[in-house]
Amino acid sequence: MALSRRELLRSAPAAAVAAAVVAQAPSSARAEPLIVRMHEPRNLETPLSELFSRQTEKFFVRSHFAVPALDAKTLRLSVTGHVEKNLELTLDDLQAMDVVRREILLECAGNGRVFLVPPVRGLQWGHGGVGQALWTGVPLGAILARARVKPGASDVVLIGADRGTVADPPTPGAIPFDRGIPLAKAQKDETLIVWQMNDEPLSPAHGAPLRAIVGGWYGMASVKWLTQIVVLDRPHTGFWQTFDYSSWHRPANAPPQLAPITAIQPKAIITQPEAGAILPVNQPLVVQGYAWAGENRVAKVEFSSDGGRQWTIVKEITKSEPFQFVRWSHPFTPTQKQTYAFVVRCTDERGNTQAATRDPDRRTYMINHLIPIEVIVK
Ligand SMILES: Nc1nc2c(c(=O)[nH]1)N[C@H]1C(S)=C(S)[C@@H](COP(=O)(O)O)O[C@H]1N2
Ligand SMILES: [Mo]
Repeated sequence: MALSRRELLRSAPAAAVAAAVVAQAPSSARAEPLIVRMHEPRNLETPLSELFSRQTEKFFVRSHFAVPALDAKTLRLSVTGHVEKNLELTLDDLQAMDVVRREILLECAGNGRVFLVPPVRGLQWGHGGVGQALWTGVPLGAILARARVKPGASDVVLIGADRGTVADPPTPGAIPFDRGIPLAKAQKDETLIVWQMNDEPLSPAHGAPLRAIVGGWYGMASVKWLTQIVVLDRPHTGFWQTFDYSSWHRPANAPPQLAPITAIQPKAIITQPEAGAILPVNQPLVVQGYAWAGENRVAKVEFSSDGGRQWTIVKEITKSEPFQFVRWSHPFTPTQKQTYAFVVRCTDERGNTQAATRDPDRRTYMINHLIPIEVIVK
C-alpha cells in the first residue's frame, strides 16, 4: 500500500515528496496548482505547502469580474483630475522612467475567512489568500510628480478596466473595480505601478499589462488592469471602500462609522505540521511557518502548544523587512499522548499583535485573530 501524503510528509523532505508525487501523476492528469475558490470569475487560493514559493503560477488570484482584454501596445494610462497637467502614458513612456524592483507581499483582506465562526458570506479563503512577488515598475509618486498634483489634492483613485454589476447591494449598472488611496500613501516608495511580476510580464490574471501595488495594504488597493488614475480634492467614496472592504470604527464622540480597510495587520501561520496531523509521542518535530506585519517589521513570533495559555518566543526567524514575510521554525517535542492545540502569534515593531478573539467590527475582513490548529499525538 502506498504511503499516505501525511506519512510521506512526516518521513521525507519536502523536495522528495514533491518528486514522488510528480513521478506518480500522469502528465495529462496534472492538476491546477491552486485551490479553486470560484470558477467564474476565476478565484484561486495557494495551498499551504506552496505558500511564498516565488512561482507566479502558484500566486493566489482574487478577481471580482472577468479579466478584461487589454493590449500592451495600445494601452494608455490616463492621469486626470486635480492635476496641473493631464497625462496619457504608454507602457514605453513608463519604462523610460526610473524603474524600481521591489519584493512586496499581497494579502487579500478576506484571507482566513473560512475560520470565522459562525460562517460568513464571501470567498472561503483558508490561509492561502496571500503571496509575495518581485514587482518591476515605477513609483506612483513619480507619475504624480509629472502630472503635478494641485494644492488641496487628497485622494488618488486607481481604476481598473474590468467592469461588472454587483447584485448585493445593487450597483447603478456596471461599475469598474476602483480604489482611492490618500495622496500621502500614493507618494510612498512602496506604492508602485508595475508591469512585471517575478521578472516576467504580468499575466492576464494578475493585471496585465499594468497594475498598482500598494505595499503594506490589503490587496484590494492594488488595482489590476489599471487604465485610469484620477486625483481628487476629497476622499473617494466608491463601492469598493464603502459597501465592500470597509470596517466599523467607534469614535469617542460620534456614532459608529464605516471606514475603508487599509493596512495589513500582523499575522503568523503554521504550515508544518498540518492541522489534524497524527504525530508520534516523544519524537522531536520542527514546527514551521511564516509571519508578516504589513507596513511594519515583525518584531516577535511566539509559539504555544496549549491553545494560547503559555507562550515561548520563537528563536529561529529570518530577518524582517517591512512589506515582506519572514519564515520561522520552532523545535518542539510532544511528551503526552493527547491532542495539542498549536498556535502562533506575531507582534510587530510597534507592539501591534494578534487578538485572541475575533472583533466583529471588522465585518468579514482583516482576519488576524489567533487560529489554533489541533494535532493528535499518539
Ligand atoms: N481591477 C481589479 N483589481 C483588483 C481586483 C479586482 O477584482 N479587479 N481585486 C483586488 C483584490 S481584492 C486583491 S486581494 C488583489 C489580488 O491580486 P492577485 O489576483 O494578483 O493576487 O487584487 C486587487 N485588485
Ligand atoms: Mo482581496
